[in-house]
Amino acid sequence: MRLDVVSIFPSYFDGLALSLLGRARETGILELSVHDLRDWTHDRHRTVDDTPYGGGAGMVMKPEPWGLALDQLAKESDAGAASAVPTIIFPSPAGEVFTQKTARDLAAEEHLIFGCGRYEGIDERVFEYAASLGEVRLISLGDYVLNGGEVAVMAMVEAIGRLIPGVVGNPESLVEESHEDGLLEYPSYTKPALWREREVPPILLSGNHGAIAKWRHEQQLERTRARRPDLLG
Ligand code: 6GU
Repeated sequence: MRLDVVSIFPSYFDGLALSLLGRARETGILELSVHDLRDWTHDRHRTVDDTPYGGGAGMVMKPEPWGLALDQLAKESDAGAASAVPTIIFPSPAGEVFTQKTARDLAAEEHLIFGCGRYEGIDERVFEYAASLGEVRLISLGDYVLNGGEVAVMAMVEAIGRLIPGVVGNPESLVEESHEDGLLEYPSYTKPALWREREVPPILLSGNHGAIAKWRHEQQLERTRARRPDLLG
């Protein structure tokens, strides 16, 4: 899978060199490139924003650098990958909410392009133009406000990347997780069996795999009811 991230703060993404995603990049399972939007400016000050038409607070990202960035990255999709149409994702608090299903759908794509805007936003025409190059999705992390899309894209790339076959060493660990089956994860314990007067639930020491599976499922239901009743519908 190929991932391109465009940002005015590329060093936000240095953390993607670490851990499982870092290894996946080294082995070539993930082709992840981070680009500085300013590389597609042509003025002395490498300007990426300007004042909003109609007035108002803050600045708006200019369309020209975005147009050039998307042209180049979408064209590279055309040349290389099996699917010639990239999915172009703009993180936005005004977008659809990102869920595990979103991550699963996006993990099946050949080429994702992430365009990180600042909160005041990107000139609206960029989204229209992007739709002529690929499938455009505006995606939010949830109902709160961040200063820009970078942190949201970090979260999305990690959630998507770990679903690519070979990124997570033991694929079974992907199955028994919060949200994969619509429920929260069951509690986990390790040695010692007694710690600061607290015992591990005895059933986990019983060796009865059927009983353990049943107990874990009950724990999932109980936790989901208590913490996230909205997931039970
Ligand atoms: Cl994707 N962007 C920004 N700026 N704020 C957010 C968000 C995204 N998701 C939640 N809040």
